[in-house]
Amino acid sequence: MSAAIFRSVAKQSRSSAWARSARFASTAAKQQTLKERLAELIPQELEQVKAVRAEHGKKSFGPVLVDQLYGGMRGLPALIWDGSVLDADEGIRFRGKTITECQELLPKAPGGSEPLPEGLFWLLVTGEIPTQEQVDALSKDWAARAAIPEFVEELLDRCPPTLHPMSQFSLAVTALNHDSTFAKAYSQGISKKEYWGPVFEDCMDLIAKLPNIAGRIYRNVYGQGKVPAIDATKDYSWNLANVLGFAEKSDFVELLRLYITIHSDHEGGNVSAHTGKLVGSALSDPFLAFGASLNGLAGPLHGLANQEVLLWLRKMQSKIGVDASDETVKEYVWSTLKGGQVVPGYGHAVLRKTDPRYSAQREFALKHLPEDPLFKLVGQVYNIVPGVLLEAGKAKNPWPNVDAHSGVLLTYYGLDQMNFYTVLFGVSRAFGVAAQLIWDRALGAPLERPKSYSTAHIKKMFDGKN
Ligand code: FAM
Repeated sequence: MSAAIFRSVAKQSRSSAWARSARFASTAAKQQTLKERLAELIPQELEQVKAVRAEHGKKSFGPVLVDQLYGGMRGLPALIWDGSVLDADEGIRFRGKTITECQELLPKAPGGSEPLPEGLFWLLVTGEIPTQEQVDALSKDWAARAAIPEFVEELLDRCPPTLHPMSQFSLAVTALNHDSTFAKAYSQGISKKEYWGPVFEDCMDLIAKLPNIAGRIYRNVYGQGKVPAIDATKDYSWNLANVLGFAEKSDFVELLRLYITIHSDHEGGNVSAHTGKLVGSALSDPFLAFGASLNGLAGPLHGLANQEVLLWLRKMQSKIGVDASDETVKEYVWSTLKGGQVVPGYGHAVLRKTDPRYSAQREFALKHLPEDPLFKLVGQVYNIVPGVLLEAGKAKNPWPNVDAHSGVLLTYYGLDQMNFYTVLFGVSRAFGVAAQLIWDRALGAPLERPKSYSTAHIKKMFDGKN
């Protein structure tokens, strides 16, 4: 480890300019803040990356196929991200921990049984399970940072309710760049080695401000009155539920804790995570980078699929009735495929088994809403769609992904405005993108710049050669 880097990092962590979160250190019974712990971990990680690159830097991952250039870069090894890794069969692990392990190990709210997303963020950033006190300090820190600038409120208030909530969300997040600590520090000539400090502050601000943005969009679009104030004595998910008007339903608050946790991160290559990383690599601040992530998440093959699933289920019910037989549901699935459309909520670019995020939500439904008719329909569809997709023979993965289940749970508790669903996915995805942005700047990740080729070039390279 370079002593200079360590000194610089240690100094940075003490610096009052970047260490707003350290204000809790004195009250939190000498427990380390997230930023203090991060400052200790960065030099070790820099050393590890240096050693891995020195030893393995010139080794090959194997061939790159021309098909991968045309095929959306499926499976191309191209990125580094330690926060989460996706196994095709087993699903996601956050810093090596499965969803079930996170449910067991991460701190909970008093009386709750689902993990607090504050703990998941700590885990993503440090690889460690935080104490209850550390998680409580994060809840307080985020509550203290939650207010959004008046001009962002006005910006949202001026959006027509017909503008999709995801577009409004992306607009507001991008506008937060106005107060970016990193952008300001960069313009004042901050050293590369210190980038992570102000990026950390921006990321904490970003996550903290999302409930106020989401709540304002929800209330503006669906006419639900004024956004209530953030309560500094409550956790992040309770506050998110409260700005949406659902905090009195304690099971809904629990659902949000689980929802944010499982939607937070899905390794580095998915559209929203990779977009954030890519834009961040140009040293665009975290608000600009995450605004771009949201625009990717808003696509129907990615996050918007959670809206599409509900629309598809509702359309199916209106066409074939609520208690349709398996045979009739099967015919409806076939009619979707024959119409040249995808079955939303099914298939995945990496996964080859049922998504454990789907299973976690199913477990939640079995516990809290086993008799709900829409939940039963989701179960019926699960028994039918994979067989049809297999028979159709195109999809590499016929099993459900996370989006096949989330809408039914939200609808059960009364949040039935489907075109708002991806905003909740976006709030959650901020946790993963933010953790990644912090580490990218800490490790000095360079500007991303892969090489593109023309078809003429490919032909010239390979024509006439075996
Ligand atoms: N319904 C119908 N066709 C499907 C399908 C589905 N659910 N999933 C894949 N296919 C088709 C796909 O369109 C492609 O057809 P063409 O050859 O005609 O282009 C073929 O099967 C091979 O695709 P693949 O290799 O199995 O999948 P990809 O890696 O190209 O795409 C998905 C992955 C997720 C985009 C795709 O499975 C899909 O469109 N699913 C429905 C939308 C969805 O649920 N998206 C959410 C994914 C989620 F996890 C997330 O990001 N939040």
